Formats: sequence, structure tokens, C-alpha cells
Amino acid sequence: MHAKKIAAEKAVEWIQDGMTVGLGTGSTAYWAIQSIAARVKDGLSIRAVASSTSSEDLARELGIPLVPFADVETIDMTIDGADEVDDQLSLIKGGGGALLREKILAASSRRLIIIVDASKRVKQLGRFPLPVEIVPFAANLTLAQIKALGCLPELRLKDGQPFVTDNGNWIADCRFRTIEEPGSLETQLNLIPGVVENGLFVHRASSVIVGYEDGTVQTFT
Ligand code: ABF
Repeated sequence: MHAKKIAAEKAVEWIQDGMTVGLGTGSTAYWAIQSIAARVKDGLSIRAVASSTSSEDLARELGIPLVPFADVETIDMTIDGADEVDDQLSLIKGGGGALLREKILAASSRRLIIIVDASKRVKQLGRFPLPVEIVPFAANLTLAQIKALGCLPELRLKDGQPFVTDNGNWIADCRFRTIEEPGSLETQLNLIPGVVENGLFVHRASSVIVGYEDGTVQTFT
């Protein structure tokens, strides 16, 4: 918990007056939202958009000014967590199920700052099952096409039913074990018609801030 919090607080130091800020999702992004709220109380003037309804609700509750996506053309800085980060700053995201909105925010952000604790750093992506958002229609056919790319896809369940994303879709958690070429897999998955988006974020992170339990942080750019 401490490691996540200090990584989050370091990232929030980079926010400046007047910025449009993207709010991520997950337990590390939670600390960023708390820290942003504290700075807003102290007079920081920003506007924010969120990558999930849960982060949006939290931000509203804490008094962070939110704007509708329709009013936003670019985002100055998005601060978000990740499930795995490799040495090239490629990421697996989507363990929390918000990968589509997270990627939309990332794609429109001048800077994407990823905040993690040290457990998320890996030599090669793939130990964490890759989340892939799929449309419910003919989901079995889509799962078969995903499987043909060399993984074991499993439909994510919640209370015995398919987990439904904020966009009304389902998630397949795909065990690849190791992902040799994340960039090409990201593209190949998205060429399958039933796939909406996948959790590989390649060449998108501007910086990764790693927090450690001893209170130190390391920044990779
Ligand atoms: C989001 O939250 C996701 O992309 C990722 O799945 C998850 C990381 O969660 P946590 O910070 O709780 O480990 O950022």
C-alpha cells in the first residue's frame, strides 16, 4: 500500500495549474486521485476526466472538477496504474476491467504517467493474463480466434455471470505465459472483429514511476 501511495504522490507533483488531467483506475490510481483532491483543496486549478465510473464517482466525492468528454480535445497528463511493466515501458493493463476507456484516455494524452509498486516490473510481459475486451455477440467464435493466437482465453466471471465492462462488453483473460512481441500482438488481437480492445499498451507510457516499501521511488522514461 505504501509503495503504491508514494508512486502516486510523486506523479501528482507533476500536475500544474490549468491542466486537463486523466484519472486512472485501480488501487494505485486511487491514491493519485486522493492526492490530486488534496492539491485541489489547496488551490490547484485543473479539470479532470476519468477512465471508469468508479474513479469518476471517487473524484466527484472528493471535489475534483470533472468535465464531460465532449468538452475535451486533448488531455495534458493521465496518471494510471498497470498490471505489468517491462523494461521498454510496455504494459499490460485491464486487470480492473477498464482497459478500453484507459486506452482511449492514453491515446489522447500528451503524457501517460504509469504508477506501480515494484511487484509489477517484469522482464517479459505475459505472466499476468492479458485482458481482452470482446463484444458479447458470438463470444465463443471470438474466443476461438483469440486462442488461435497462442493463448488460453477465459471469460471473466462475476457472481457466476460474465463480468460486464463500463461499455457493456465482456472480458477474456488470456494466458500467453510470455509475450515475445507485444506490439505485433496488440495489433493482431485488434484485427479480430469481435475484439473491441486489448490490454497491451506499447509505446504509450511517457514515464513509469515505481514505488518501493522503503519510501523511495524510481522514475523510468
Ligand atoms: C488499472 O488498474 C488497470 O489497468 C490495471 O489493471 C489496474 C492496476 O491496479 P492496481 O493499481 O490496483 O494494482 O490501472
